[in-house]
Amino acid sequence: MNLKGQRILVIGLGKTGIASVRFLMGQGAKVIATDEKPQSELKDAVHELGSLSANLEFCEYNTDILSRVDMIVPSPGVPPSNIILAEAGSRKIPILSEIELAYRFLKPPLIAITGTNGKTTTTTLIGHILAREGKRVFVGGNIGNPLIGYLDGKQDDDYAVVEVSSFQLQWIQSFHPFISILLNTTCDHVDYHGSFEAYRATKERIFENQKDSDLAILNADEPRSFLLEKNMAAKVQFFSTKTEVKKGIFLNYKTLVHYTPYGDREEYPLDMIKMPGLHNIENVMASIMAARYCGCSPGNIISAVGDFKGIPHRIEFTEEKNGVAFYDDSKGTNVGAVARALETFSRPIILLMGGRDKEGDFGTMSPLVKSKVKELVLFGEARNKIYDLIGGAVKTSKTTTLKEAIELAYRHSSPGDVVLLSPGCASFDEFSNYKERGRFFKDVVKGL
Ligand code: UMA
Repeated sequence: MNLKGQRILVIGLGKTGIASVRFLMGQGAKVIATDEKPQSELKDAVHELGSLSANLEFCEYNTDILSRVDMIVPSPGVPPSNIILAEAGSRKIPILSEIELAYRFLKPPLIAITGTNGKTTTTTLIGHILAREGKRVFVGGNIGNPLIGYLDGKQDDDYAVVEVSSFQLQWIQSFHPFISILLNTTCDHVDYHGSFEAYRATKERIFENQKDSDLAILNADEPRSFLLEKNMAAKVQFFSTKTEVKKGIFLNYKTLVHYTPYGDREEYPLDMIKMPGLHNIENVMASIMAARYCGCSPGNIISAVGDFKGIPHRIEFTEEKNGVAFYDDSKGTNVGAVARALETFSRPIILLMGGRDKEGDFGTMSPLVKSKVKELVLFGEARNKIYDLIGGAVKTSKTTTLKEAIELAYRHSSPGDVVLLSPGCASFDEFSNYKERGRFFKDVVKGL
């Protein structure tokens, strides 16, 4: 792909936009940038671009520019309904997501991981196992460092392990991982995709360019996976914590049994997994299959899984105060993630939920909340909506801010309780991202 002299519009100047501008300029493209924020709020982006910003043209956030562009690279957060994208679509101007563009220039073999929940843990763990095997590996993507930023370096790694979101898969064409993993699909990002079906279909695009020499990893506990298998060009391996599978890995009492694509049977001890919860067993199972397909030895897999403690802000133990254990699950931004967090504990839970709603299906949580939650503390913009849908399930309080929610939860707690921040919502009403919200939670807990 020759980008020299091409007029390319980058929409959004966050992490992805900045990395895209840098790469495109390096390729000799004529780059134009636009952002819904006024230019006065883009000083950090301009600063990060340094001397490159002198050659960057900024344009108004409207469709006027479309008569002058050959291609568009939207940031992941820009929805397909965006006015510029919608108009570009009708004018047949090519729209490429950052991962599509990056893929076309990527040298190492690509392993891509998607799913509503667990993708960051699985991506990080696969990178960790490959490194234990002595492989050089780039780990990135939706995790926080855009794939396109990797292209500026030497690209001399053995593998690129990349977390991909539905937002990034939206505008792919030839994106082709040799291992693709779809961990699970539950309701999320309906505000962006328009419907759950559209969200799910976009996630499933991770498999669309795979061939028979590739590997597709699917969750056997989701019936839809078997429909996908029927149309899959790649070899398929399943994982299950509920049922025996003949192709892939399943949980058999205290052992993970793996039937490899080569017909071998292997066993892994369950107690090698140090992270809590059934969902983490699934993440490990998917990681084992990816690692084995890359030639990692079972011994190195067991050793790497054994010292992997999980990732920050995902059901992360924060501290214990007067017998009350605090857990930070700020990364739990959808209903499925909250359910996973609740299932992790057997102690009474005071659950802190709220933030900015992403049209979450909160009503479905009622039975689980009834069985697991001692008290619900709702905060932020979404508090009234969540209250209307599940407020009646258990004792429920409402506060405006997260700080008030934490303090109230502590006042209402007794020794032996868990106070769990698993918001089921985005953080943007009070914070710039889930990491900032998680760090804030830890700071407030420390000061209690
Ligand atoms: N913007 C517009 N128009 C819009 C939307 C945004 O101009 O319609 C502008 C904003 O004003 C801002 C910029 O675009 O200046 C932000 O772009 P972005 O929202 O795409 O964010 P990035 O900083 O590029 O970060 C993105 C991912 N963000 C989203 O998908 C929303 C990050 O995932 C990812 O880590 C990063 O690229 C690197 O790959 C975050 C996320 O929440 C963690 N992801 C979702 C999730 O995991 O559920 C998908």
